[in-house]
Amino acid sequence: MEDKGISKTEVFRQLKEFKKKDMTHRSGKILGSMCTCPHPVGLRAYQMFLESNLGDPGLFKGTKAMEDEVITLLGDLLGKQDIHGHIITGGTEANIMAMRAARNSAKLENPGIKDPEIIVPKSAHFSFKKAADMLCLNIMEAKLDSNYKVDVNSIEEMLSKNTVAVVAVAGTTELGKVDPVEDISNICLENNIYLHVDAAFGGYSIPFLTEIGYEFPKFDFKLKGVCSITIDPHKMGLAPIPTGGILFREKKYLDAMSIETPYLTEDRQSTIVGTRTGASTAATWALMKYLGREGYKKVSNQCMEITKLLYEGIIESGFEMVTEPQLNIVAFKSKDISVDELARRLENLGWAVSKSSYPRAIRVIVMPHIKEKHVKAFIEDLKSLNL
Ligand code: 0PR
Repeated sequence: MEDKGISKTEVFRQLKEFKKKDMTHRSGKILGSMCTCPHPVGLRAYQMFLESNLGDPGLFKGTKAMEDEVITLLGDLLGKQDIHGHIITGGTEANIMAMRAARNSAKLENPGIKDPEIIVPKSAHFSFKKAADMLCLNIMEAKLDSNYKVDVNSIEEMLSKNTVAVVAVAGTTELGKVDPVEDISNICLENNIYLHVDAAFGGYSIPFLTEIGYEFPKFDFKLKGVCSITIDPHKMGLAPIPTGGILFREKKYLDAMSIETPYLTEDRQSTIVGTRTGASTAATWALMKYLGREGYKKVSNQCMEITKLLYEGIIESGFEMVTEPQLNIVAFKSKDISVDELARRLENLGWAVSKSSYPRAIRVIVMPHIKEKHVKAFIEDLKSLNL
């Protein structure tokens, strides 16, 4: 740092230079992101609560009341109003909290557990590997079936006296698949094992799509075995980054990981983060109130319509789908060139695509910033590549 500061004008001139190097969601060129342009109502609410710290909720009673209301609203969306949880930074923190709650609860019930294990689908997000590493858990990967959903038999075979949690995914990161959560819930109930559902991506769209006639397996708190759910407002919820949600069926799961906070306005804290922005809560609250079910139904329906358009265009251009899309994620490959080469050629044309690892494919996430005109331009480019 220099001794003397520079002028405000100069600071902002330099900031603009950095900004020029960033891509924007609005350009429609970002095809591999689960985030999107934040909704203006969420942005305004976010800005209003920038100084609010939910790490010391007694100072920010209004924000705390909003967080309680948001948790109830999210619970209501996911099958149970009477629910406990927090608005946090995103899916990673939510999944780590869920694994911590599961481990601690299992240890409270059975202090004899020496080498706790978690069973996650092979398709689970890498945040579970971080959780396993931090919490000293063995992580076992259950196999997938031919549709890339978790194979329930594979989970059953892996269960042991050390299993402290099973994870199912509602909207997998790479392919947007929804696991057969009902069967897994029954197995977990029978064996008294904690079940966490990672609906970071699907949580904000499956309930709305179901209301307009799409069919999905049950995945939420209506299933008695589901102990916690991750749902991310900063993905399909249109909230600004960082905004995640973690919901628990019972308060005892939050208590199992609470730590004494001697000099704060609350006695105990269960979140990983201490100082925690209230802005994310305000944005989530504002968007749920402003958009309502109707608004979110429109958003998820539009994404599915554009997904269909993209799906048809990809096939028409001579590429191969690796699987049928279940949500707004499309994965495809070429008969002639490798996935890496195809990604490189698309990148040269200005498209920021991402690659799935299992199976290897180009993966496009049709987030709300992807409009019909972007898909049409992308298909034109695909056609030009396949000549
Ligand atoms: N669970 C699921 C099912 C996810 O897909 C993700 C992230 C997480 C948990 C973790 O969420 P956070 O990243 O909020 O902690 N899925 C995307 C991914 O890893 C996140 C992402 C978003 C990646 C924008 C790239 C990007 O540009 O692919």
